Amino acid sequence: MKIYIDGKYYDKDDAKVSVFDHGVLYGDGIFEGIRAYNGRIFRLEDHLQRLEESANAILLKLPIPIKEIEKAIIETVRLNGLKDAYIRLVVTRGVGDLGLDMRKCKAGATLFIIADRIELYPEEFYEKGLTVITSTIRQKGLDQVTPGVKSLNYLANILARAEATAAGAQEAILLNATGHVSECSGDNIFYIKAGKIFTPPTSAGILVGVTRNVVMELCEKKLGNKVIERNFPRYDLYSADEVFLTGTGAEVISAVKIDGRVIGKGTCGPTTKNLIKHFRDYANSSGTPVYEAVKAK
Ligand code: PXG
Repeated sequence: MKIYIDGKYYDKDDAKVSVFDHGVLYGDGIFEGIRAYNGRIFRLEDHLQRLEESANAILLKLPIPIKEIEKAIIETVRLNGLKDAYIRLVVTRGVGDLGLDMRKCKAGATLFIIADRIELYPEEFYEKGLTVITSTIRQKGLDQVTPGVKSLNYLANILARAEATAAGAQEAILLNATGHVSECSGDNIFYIKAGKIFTPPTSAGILVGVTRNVVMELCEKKLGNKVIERNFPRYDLYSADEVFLTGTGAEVISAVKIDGRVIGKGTCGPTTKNLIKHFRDYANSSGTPVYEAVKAK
């Protein structure tokens, strides 16, 4: 495996960052999780835009222009010979001293890119659906570092996921300060009731998922069913016909049990099934080419 760090490629065992990196010392940085399907990087522009927006929000100057980052991502996938991949891109504040002052990170931001094979939920989860719980951990408020920033501070999400695991579930829902549903530890959430599709708005405190946006487009274009963004309590999930989650890792996946309540018929519902198909068709037939780009040179 070849890993990109600041313009050079390293073997896995040699790919290291400093213990003085503020990403390590303080979680001071941002990341993106990106997928490649069939030799093409899915929605790369969307991920790069979110990266730029996250960088801007935390006053982080990206070490190289976004076009160069795009090239580095493509090259990392290519060097590793991957067609289907999970790409993790991380930008840290870089090496500083032991204080909080970001001005001490004089060398500037560090960028690294890992392209690996993907680990997915087994196919049976897509047919049977996931078990989900509500976490005791609350979503960060909008007056804190907004959940819209994909920052390296993922402890709340990690602990929420641990609660799910301890309860024999696969995912955890985070409620926000007003008790409304925001999102899951690594996925956005939707529900369907009486033919209408709902998802929390950005003001509920969510990461605006790339997959969420794609699914909203597919709902409108392929199902003729525009998703309604509204705040809702957990109760609306319990009484929904179908609930599904979206994320780069999970794609589109049904949630069939929430806090012990069976949702709808307790199996992946027809609309979710349809969306999974549309999503997979689209993911496998779009994206930035990794290999043709090289041939064209
Ligand atoms: N909400 C949160 C909190 C996330 O971390 C999503 C929603 C979905 O966003 P995208 O853009 O992926 O549709 C995420 C992203 C993993 C993993 O290994 C997944 C995410 C983050 C980190 C790791 O499954 N999901």
